[in-house]
Amino acid sequence: MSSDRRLLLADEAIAQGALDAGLSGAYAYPGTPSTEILEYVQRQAPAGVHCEWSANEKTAYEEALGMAYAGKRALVAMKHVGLNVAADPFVNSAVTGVNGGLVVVAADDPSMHSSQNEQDSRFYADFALLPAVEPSSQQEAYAMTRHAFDLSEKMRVPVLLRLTTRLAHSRADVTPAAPRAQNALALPDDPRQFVLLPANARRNYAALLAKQPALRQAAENSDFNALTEGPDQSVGIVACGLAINYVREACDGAPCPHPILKIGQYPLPEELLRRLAEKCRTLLVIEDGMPFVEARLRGVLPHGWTIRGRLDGTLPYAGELTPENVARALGKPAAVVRAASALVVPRPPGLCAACPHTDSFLFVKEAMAEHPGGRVFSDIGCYALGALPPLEAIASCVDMGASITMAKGAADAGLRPAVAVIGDSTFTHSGMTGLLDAVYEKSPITLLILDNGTTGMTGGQISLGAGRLEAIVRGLGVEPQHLRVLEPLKKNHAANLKALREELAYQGVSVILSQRECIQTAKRR
Ligand SMILES: Cc1ncc(C[n+]2csc(CCOP(=O)(O)OP(=O)(O)O)c2C)c(N)n1
Repeated sequence: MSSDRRLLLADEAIAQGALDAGLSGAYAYPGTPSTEILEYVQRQAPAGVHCEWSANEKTAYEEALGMAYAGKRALVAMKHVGLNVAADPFVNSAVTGVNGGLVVVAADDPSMHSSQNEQDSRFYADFALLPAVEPSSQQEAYAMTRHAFDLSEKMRVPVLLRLTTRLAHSRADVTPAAPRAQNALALPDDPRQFVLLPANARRNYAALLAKQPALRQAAENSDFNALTEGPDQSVGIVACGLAINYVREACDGAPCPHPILKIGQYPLPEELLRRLAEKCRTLLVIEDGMPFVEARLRGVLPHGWTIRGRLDGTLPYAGELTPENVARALGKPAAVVRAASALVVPRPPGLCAACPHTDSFLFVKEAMAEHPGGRVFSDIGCYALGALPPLEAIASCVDMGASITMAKGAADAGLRPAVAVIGDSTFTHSGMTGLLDAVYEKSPITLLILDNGTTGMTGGQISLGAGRLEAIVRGLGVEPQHLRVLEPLKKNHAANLKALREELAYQGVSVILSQRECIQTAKRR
């Protein structure tokens, strides 16, 4: 790519940075706020760069690890909770190390704009003893991605790139650098590197521990960690990732009067923190997400320093940083910003007009009204909006795949009828294994797969089971006479209700495939 400037989301800047770093494959499962990374690679990648969606974050991670095994550069992207799904290969890949560069993008969602929790992925990197980078701007997102690939290959470990919603989904100018060619195929020198039998794993783990001083030194020397002087030493500011922007905004264009340590690369640059603490007896830690640096700082500084942040209530523990709460933490007025945020009218989500899920829920609700002791366990997807009035049809929405397994557990406890509702993409993401548990134990559950042919919630990405769900369900061992395929349309309401009533009466596993195309993809088509 030429050195023209581009207006990019941070997600897109990461994708462009990866492409310019000689990417051979991007792997991902959609999830807000990370989805645009793979979508950009799909639009921009030259032929020969892998850029298809994976079934879930774990498969995506392992596919990327396989590419890194083969000596090439791979990117794997997911939302923060996706890293829970991929946690097994993530932590173990720290022990195998890599051959080609592997960059793992986790997009965190503080304030839970589109998520079930606001976990902070920096804890994962720390836990796995892996380095992490955290951009403060779109340009840095671009540069850090390239840097992360180099660091990964230099230190031979995966590198986590963590960002949060506001940066992922905002645009700014990015000036790309000269692209680099892809790596050639190159197998690992050591045939035992990826064989984590205990003897090898112990040896590799010792090697990972031995790399920690060099990783710490890399963070101390990183261009992404910078200590800036300031005349007012009453407080020193530690600003992680995008937090520096809120500090600048609170200063209203004037230079910040306080010394600032901007952190963009981890492990924690302890020396830089000590240098800031030499100047200031009070430190204010501003970080989007959880108090990751703030909690560790207590172990870095001797007694007698005051540390302010989310733990002492200077900033709220929960929720994302805002211009208001950062200004308040800095003792600045935030009136102008407050007026701006008052202009944005909240728009709560709801199912689209003519959504097939509504028609499915209407017969589910009617059938379940006859069973006040029964419950509908749901999953994550557009259909989770079935929790809201007027439908109020579901009792749970916890994590991807949990509808089937929670229904099974409740059935094990004696709850009848135990119904599970899951989308097609969520089913192939992590529902299939739970169904196998139920089939094996002949659990009395009724499963509705709401198959709209797409991954609707995240904008209509492909759904890997499309056209194959009947075969998959049959293959998992569901009895053919208890596998029904319906079309959720008003005109079929009575027939659909009758079918569901019959399956609710069956004391074994039944599956109802409720199939009608998503209204959004139908419109686009
Ligand atoms: C582990 C994890 N990965 C990704 C997501 C983001 N996400 C929420 S629902 C969903 C899939 C929805 O597709 P589908 O099950 O087909 O239901 P639809 O929205 O089309 O009704 C995704 C990708 C998530 N919440 N958790």
